Amino acid sequence: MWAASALLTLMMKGTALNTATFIVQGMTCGHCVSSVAEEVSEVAGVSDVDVDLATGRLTVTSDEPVERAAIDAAVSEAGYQLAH
Ligand SMILES: [Cu+2]
Repeated sequence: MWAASALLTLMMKGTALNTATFIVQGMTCGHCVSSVAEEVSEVAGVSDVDVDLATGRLTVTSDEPVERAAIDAAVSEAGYQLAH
């Protein structure tokens, strides 16, 4: 019983990472992927970024939940757009 509550406490302390996925439009090659990954990784709180060229899926891992607007701005900065 104590093990379960200890785990819950650990999770509630915020040590668990947040993951959010988005779809990026307009990427056509590895350079596009690098540009998006670089810009998004500079967003405050983001600890890991994964971009899949084939599907356009952008997976963002962060310590704190990150605003969609911040990701949107970073993707735009790279020259692409988030799908709605
Ligand atoms: Cu490209």
